[in-house]
Amino acid sequence: MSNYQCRNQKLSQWVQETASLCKPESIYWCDGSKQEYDRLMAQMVASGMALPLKKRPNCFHFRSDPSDVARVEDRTYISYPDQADAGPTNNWFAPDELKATMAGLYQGCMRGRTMYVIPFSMGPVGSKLSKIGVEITDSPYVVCNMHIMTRVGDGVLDLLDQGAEFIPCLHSIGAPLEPGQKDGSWPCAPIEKKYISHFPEENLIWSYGSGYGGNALLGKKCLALRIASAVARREGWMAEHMLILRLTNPEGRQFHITGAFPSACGKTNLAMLLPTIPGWKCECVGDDIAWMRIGPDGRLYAINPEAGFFGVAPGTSYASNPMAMDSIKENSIFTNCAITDEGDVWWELMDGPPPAHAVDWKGRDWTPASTEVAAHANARFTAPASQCPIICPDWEKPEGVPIDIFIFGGRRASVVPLVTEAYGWDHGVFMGATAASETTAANIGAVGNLRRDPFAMLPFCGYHMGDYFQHWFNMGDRLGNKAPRVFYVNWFRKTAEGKWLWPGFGDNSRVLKWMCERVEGKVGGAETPIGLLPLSQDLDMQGLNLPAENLAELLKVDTEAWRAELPDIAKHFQKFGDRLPARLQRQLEELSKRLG
Ligand code: GTP
Ligand code: SPV
Ligand code: MN
Repeated sequence: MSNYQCRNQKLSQWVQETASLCKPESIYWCDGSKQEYDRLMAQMVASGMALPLKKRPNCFHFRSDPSDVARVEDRTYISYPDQADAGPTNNWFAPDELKATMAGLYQGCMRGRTMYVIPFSMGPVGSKLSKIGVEITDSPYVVCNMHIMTRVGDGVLDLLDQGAEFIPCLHSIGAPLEPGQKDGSWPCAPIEKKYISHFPEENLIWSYGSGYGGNALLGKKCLALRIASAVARREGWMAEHMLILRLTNPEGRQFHITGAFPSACGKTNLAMLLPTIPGWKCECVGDDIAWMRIGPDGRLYAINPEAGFFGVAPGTSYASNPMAMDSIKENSIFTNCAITDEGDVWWELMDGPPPAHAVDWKGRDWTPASTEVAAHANARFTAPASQCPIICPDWEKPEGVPIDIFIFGGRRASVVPLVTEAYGWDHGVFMGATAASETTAANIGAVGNLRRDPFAMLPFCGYHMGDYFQHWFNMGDRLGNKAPRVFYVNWFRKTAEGKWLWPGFGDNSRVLKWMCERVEGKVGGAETPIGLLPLSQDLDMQGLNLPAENLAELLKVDTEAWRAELPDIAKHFQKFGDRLPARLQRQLEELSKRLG
């Protein structure tokens, strides 16, 4: 019934227990090989779940159930025995209660299906900064995505056989097959039966009912952020929702930059940017998650725990993100895009005119006259990071890259300027803790509502957010004058007519250049109540025909509008009760004083 005899007793016992609970037809241990990937893909093509793309070698398209298109924050749980430890920003059930409910759902949930056991490493196999996970799933789509997003096989099983620790990640789509029942093209459970649960005290993940993205690819948000953030706090490191890039200036000096923006707010785009300013070079280390530790020299070093990109498709084009377009030419998986008559994927804002006819993400005929979008707003590509033409040669370096700059940001149509530098670490932590953004389609729910999303970690912090803020202060105290400099950006300012004020994408390099020159001490900054802003002559605007009034607007500090933010920040802080670090309260008082 099983193709592998595992010598790690804890693991083989967990697999057996799970099998007796979920009652799959068979058990299959994944080896991560290309043959395995090809075989599973061929099976999914035969069953009608996957569509091979004529125009892209070894690429496949999937259509999810319309109810299963994004993360489900409302159904995501952080389960500690004491609710206080999950904090005010996480959904909570007591572990016993949650496990009882979910065990009921897991009972027989894999009937008629294969149970796949996926041993994977987050981070280069064997690196001291890496962690091993084992995902059990009944979805072959999840297996193929995990092949791309993590390091499957590659000696992970050997490490496990030698007794390595692992994080158990149990996943089921929650759709057992009765004898003779025909399978759907995207089986999953209804929303009220979906649970994305984390038990940080046991390093355990239980996910039920969804096959999509972060709900199902458990190495990503569940392990590498929610569980890892809790581990990182205990062990004195950081697990953050951050891109990592290397920027090299014309003199050859390297800067390593991480950026925390909420979901669908520009991490993948910034991570792969092609600078529009001459002589500057960008290389991508990671586009979504950073694990960071203090190195022997006292600086902070970051690794990308992932091996692939699970990127937002709509908006991706040769005009906006050519390096992403080149990364997805082959060996990629696409989900919820439109399909053209030539057999390629298409989505809104791809280069050139829209196709005259396509089949939309729900499988219906679509033309430019259609009133609905062709691709779902959270349609995604899954692509190997190694296929990015500007992947950093050091992206898999076990010790990581030394970080010079932290960027926070979000989507704000108004108020927040293009870029602001923090006055110091505490002010930087305040910027991260008060970050706000308009909500996006990456989560099921309303889009465009302003919400505070501290450090872009609101949906991903595996413990009390007040303690998380304190952890940031603790890390800063340990880093001292070797701490990265902190900046806040907003690429998403709009005019009264709703047009972007800033071109964004490659032109964001102009803002990064200013940051690097600040680090080098080459340029000054204008002191304002909210932080340091560029003096207009210091922002490199060469070759960009940006109207002067746009720039003025982008760099304006609207004191009135900022004063109006204060009560909302105070209310936001109140949520954390006595776990709010006093240093944050002090920052709020100082900001308030500076605003007069
Ligand atoms: P997750 O994978 O959900 O964590 O998202 P992300 O933070 O990686 O966001 P991504 O880079 O995929 O961008 C999401 C959307 O924002 C896309 O539609 C982009 O085209 C758009 N976007 C990214 N950068 C910019 C920018 O500089 N300006 C503007 N106007 N839009 C941008
Ligand atoms: C995000 O929502 O921040 C993502 C996509 O990166 S998912 O993997 O679905 O979480
Ligand atoms: Mn993300």
